[in-house]
Amino acid sequence: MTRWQRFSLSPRLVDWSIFALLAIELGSGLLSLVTGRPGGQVVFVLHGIVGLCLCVLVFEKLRRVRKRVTRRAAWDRATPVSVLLAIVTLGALGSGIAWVLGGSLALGPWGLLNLHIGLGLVLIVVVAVHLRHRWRPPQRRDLDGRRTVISYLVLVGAGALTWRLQAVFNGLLKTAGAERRFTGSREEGSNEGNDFPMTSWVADDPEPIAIDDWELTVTGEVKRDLAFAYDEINPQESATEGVENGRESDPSETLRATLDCTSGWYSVHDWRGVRVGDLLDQADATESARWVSFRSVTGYRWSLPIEEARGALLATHVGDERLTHGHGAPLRLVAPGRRGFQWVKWVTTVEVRERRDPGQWLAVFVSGFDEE
Ligand SMILES: Nc1nc2c(c(=O)[nH]1)N[C@H]1C(S)=C(S)[C@@H](COP(=O)(O)O)O[C@H]1N2
Ligand SMILES: [Mo]
Repeated sequence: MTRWQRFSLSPRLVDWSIFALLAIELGSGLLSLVTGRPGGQVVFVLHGIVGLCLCVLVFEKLRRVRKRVTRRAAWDRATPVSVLLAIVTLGALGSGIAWVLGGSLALGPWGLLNLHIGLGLVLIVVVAVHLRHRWRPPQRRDLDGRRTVISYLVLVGAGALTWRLQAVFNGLLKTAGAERRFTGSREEGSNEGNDFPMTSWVADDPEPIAIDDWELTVTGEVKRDLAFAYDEINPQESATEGVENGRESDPSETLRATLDCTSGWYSVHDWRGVRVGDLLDQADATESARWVSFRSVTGYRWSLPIEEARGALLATHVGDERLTHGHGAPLRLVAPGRRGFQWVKWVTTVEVRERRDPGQWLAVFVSGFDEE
């Protein structure tokens, strides 16, 4: 027996450990998509370390079952699924590692991180099919007391250490991976007005909105339904313009915030527009108001708890420039600490609600499909 084998886990335990770690990766991966505040960093660190532990176990497993694939006679009905599973798993691990080390990939509107997420989702399905064929319940004798515990400690320790070294490596080689935010996203076009990436989710691609036809409605749990024309919320370009429009002062506010898209880029800007809290005060939100939903002309929508919504901005400008159509003109939500997909573009309706809005999860996927 070599030293390595003495420290190793039983085959069944390796398999079930892989399963457990995959479950953690799925959970932390999905959670990471809605995590944008520094306090949530642990989700990303966990995802990275567990991914590295998976690499070790998957390597160990492939070494063990290799013969069942290379020897043609050993093939059975389920072998093709196993091969597919190996490919998807290595793809998911490889794309994750490549991203961390600064890699990128142009896949039309998508990139390397989208590929990683996609492979992760495909993996769930393939694992399910694989388990139908190869289910072996874990048994007590797979656990070997101290040796099992030590093996796990070594595994997790090695994973955590490699995760630390990754930062050193990226720093020394000055890879694109060194510049990552804690979410894994990389900087693009900060402070450069409209000059940052445009991302739309699935099918959302409305016609440019004519300002004269556009209006912002505030409705729902409010004592006064309100409607605003563009000029009523548009920051005035100059003091004289404000006077010409019959306004005492410019009601606009500036908010510095980071747009962080789950496809792996972020951009920091001074956004200018109206504070949602001001709109809610004017409309006089009722006692039972708890959530605020922001709805796009396309049907895309997202909601925030009312206290958070009050601090959010409906922006007409980014830097000193008016928003371009692609970035959500005439009005988009700026929700600090939220991920990019929650920053609704082309907002036309602010709906104050008693309850949260579960339908938004569907809306972000299907909006835009009913056009034309
Ligand atoms: N109506 C609408 N709003 C949207 C989207 C969309 O597809 N439709 N995409 C979201 C996503 S995924 C991101 S990352 C940001 C991107 O904003 P940008 O295109 O201005 O960079 O807008 C969000 N707001
Ligand atoms: Mo996004």
